[in-house]
Amino acid sequence: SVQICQIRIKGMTCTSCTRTVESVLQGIHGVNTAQVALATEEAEIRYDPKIVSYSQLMEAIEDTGFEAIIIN
Ligand code: 9UX
Repeated sequence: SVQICQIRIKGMTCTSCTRTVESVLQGIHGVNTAQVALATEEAEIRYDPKIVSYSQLMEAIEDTGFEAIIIN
């Protein structure tokens, strides 16, 4: 199954930051695509919730040093 979610990311100041977060997300097993936008401070992630959870995606973002916030 495929799920699309958004996660707010605080603390990014340049496009190198967004690429770092994108690379980390894209390297996670269960993630199909990940796009991070600096202007909106949002990640959009397509993933299989049977393989990886929303909270694991948030933890991966936090591990890059940025703050991850739930978007409903
Ligand atoms: Mo450069 Mo973006 O250190 O935080 S990657 S500003």
